[in-house]
Amino acid sequence: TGKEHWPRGEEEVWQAGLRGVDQDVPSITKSIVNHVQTSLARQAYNLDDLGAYQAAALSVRDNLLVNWNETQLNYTRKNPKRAYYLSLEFLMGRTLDNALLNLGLKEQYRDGIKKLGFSVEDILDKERDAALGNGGLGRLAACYLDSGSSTELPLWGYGLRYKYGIFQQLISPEGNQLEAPDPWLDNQNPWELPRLDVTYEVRFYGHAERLSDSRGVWQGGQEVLAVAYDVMIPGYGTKNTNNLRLWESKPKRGFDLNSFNAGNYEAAVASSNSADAITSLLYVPVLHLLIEILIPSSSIVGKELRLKQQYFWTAASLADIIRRFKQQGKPLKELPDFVAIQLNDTHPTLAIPELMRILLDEEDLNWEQAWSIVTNVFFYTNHTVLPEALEKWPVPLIEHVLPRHLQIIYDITGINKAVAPLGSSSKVTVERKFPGDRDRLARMSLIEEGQPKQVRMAHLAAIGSRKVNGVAELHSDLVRTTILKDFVEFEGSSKYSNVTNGITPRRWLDQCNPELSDLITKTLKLDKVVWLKDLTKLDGLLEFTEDAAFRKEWAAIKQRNKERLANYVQTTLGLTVRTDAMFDVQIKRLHEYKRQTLNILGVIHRYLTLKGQTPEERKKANPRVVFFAGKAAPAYYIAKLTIRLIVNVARVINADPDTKDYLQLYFLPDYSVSLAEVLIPASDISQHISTAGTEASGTSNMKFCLNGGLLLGTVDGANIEIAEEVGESNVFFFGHLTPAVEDLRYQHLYHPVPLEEKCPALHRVLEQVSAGLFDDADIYEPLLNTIRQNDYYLLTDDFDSYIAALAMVDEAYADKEEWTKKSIRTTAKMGKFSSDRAILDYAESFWNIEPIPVSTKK
Ligand code: NBG
Repeated sequence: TGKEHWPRGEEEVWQAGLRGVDQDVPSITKSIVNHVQTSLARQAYNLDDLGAYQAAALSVRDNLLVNWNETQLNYTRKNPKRAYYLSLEFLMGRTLDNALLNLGLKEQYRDGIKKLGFSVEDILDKERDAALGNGGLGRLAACYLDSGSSTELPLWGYGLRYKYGIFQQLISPEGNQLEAPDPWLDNQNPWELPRLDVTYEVRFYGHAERLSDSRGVWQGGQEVLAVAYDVMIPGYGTKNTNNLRLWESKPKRGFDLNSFNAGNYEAAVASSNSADAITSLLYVPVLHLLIEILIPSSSIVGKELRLKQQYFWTAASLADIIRRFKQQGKPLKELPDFVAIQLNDTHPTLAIPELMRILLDEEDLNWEQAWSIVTNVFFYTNHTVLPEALEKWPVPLIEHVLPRHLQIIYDITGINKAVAPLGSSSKVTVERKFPGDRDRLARMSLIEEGQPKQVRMAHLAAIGSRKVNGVAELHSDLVRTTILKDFVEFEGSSKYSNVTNGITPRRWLDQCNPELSDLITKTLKLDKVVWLKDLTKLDGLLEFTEDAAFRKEWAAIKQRNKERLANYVQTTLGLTVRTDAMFDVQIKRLHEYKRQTLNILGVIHRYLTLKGQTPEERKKANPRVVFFAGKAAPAYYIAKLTIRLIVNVARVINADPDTKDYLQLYFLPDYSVSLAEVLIPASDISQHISTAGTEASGTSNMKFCLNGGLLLGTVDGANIEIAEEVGESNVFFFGHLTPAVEDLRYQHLYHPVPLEEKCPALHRVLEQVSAGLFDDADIYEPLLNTIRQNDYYLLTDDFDSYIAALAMVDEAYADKEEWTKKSIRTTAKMGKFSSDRAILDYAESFWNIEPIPVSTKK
């Protein structure tokens, strides 16, 4: 009956006071006006777009909260097993439009907002992105939350509430990237709910003592408070609204009364400063090597703060999860029956020793009991095999910040040699399985020898988890055969599996490309909710590829999306983009392995070719507009130099009367989720051209294809699976394959061939850059030398086939009807890449959780 949830007062009185979800325009406008009057304390006559956005957002929030409350109450009543997604990054982007679409209230709000004298488009534009992430990993977490709610799974996210998101990127007149802070909370954030009553104390430093073989005690040091902020995650076509809980750090005491009384004001506020710092900013991953070389000493402070961030977040999240579990009154050994925790990369790996600490030191379990619980609760997703990106923490640093955890980490590594890591029944150990194989023991140890010793977080995550997965077939194979090979040989391959990434079709089609979404709905003759929740239904578009009228509509929508992008560039940058050309897009973090350099050198090659032609010859060229966007880590010198090269090549090319009708180039600053929503629907072709074996999956490749853009790429990551779905004739592949990479690198080192012999076309391009065709002569030498010298990312090996692939794209684009058919076929075969499929795979094969519907809407 739910009676037990009405502990006080008269239930009828409570019920009468509850609001439902607004459905009609009058109740929506009433709620907006109400927020203008009370929450904002403003008047109709002085309300601007920002105020209207805030009032509308607060009214939508009220509606979300109705569903959110009902969902949480339903979970509490039914008590199902729940899953928790621990991620240091959630790249949410904007919320209002998504919330309106998921609630199914977009049209009602559009009408209501219009009646109040505003336009929904204008006010949607007032929202700042929540950019609490760097790139694909953070955006994946956001897509998974959307899918978790939409598939009605009891799935919560846990992260940090950074005061500043990813830096804002500015481009100086010389073409240099400048970084400015992103104070995204300055205008208040209507999408979060401070939970000042949900707090935990998190300890740092102090000292640890051993009380027995496995138990210990950790005392002293500094305690910091974690305060919860909740963000509602609405499902699509369902009432289910899950929670994303973000932690903010606060000083445990506002000030220290003792030092305050002694007149030492500065010491009294000092502790509060360092506590606040923990969640003040999002870290930008930098190549480990690079940071060590460039800022050897200053990096120590940054490193410590980052470690504190990771522990603060995992400790608060675990405390919250265990408190919720304990409310059921069940013994801790049943934790794995009620809780699954997904570790998004190694960032939350400290949760493993932290749960051990709780179970051993606070709950008095023995080692076998504790380890068996831990290894049945955690699941670990790896997101990269690039060696420099694998996390390692110096032993002295962990010892200083988390002394008890270091003891536990040593115990795990030691005991794994002697006792079973595979759950308590098996007694297999590395030593027994591979007697005398000391190299193997050293390779597999959690501790890497060296000065200083370091803790290998990927090994800890792997050994402490029930399942380990990569994010695309090829990547998962590489995880099994390279970085975790020894663990697969030891534990068996069934623990090491694959879940190919996915994207939410709500944001990445329905929201960002409403016209295409409507055309699909009309053509499939299905309710929009049906195909957006079962994306394989897109298959039904295939039979329309031969329908000329349908193709015309399809192509016209692409054209209007290109105009929308051109319009954006005009209003934000004041530049005029021609829309009768092919739009060629590469948008992602700047990184050598992603090879933006290959792309820009290809653009220069095209430019030089055009320059060498007569005006008559040029007329045969396929006009192309090339777009780049993406941020470089502030300390990543080579990546920043690539941005500068793009900007300066653009300056020269766009001003050249000989070529500007055939080739335009733009670097759009400050790439974000919202900018991606404009760029992706406008693209004819997008580039995903990483050196084979380096891009774990990629997810924007899926977004472009879902919107009918074709793919130019290497045989890498999820490109491979996209080609399997859409057919190789609909993608443009080039470049060497993964198995060749190692050998080619060896050749570069030991049998180098001069560039002018190996790749004359590329040689010519580099010569022109060196000579100062685009900028001061020597500026780009460090970048060009990475190619001339050891060329780790194989540009010299792949350049010719890249240029050939670009020519094939031109040739294919010349036949517009055939191109549109390819575009339709591509969208039609993207069903597999819905993040609903991915999240259900995690739910079924890893977490063992089931949908808990609140009851379907309408
Ligand atoms: C990134 C990979 C991408 C992948 C995303 C999401 C990290 C460490 N990895 O290829 O580079 O698509 O993760 O899985 O950010």
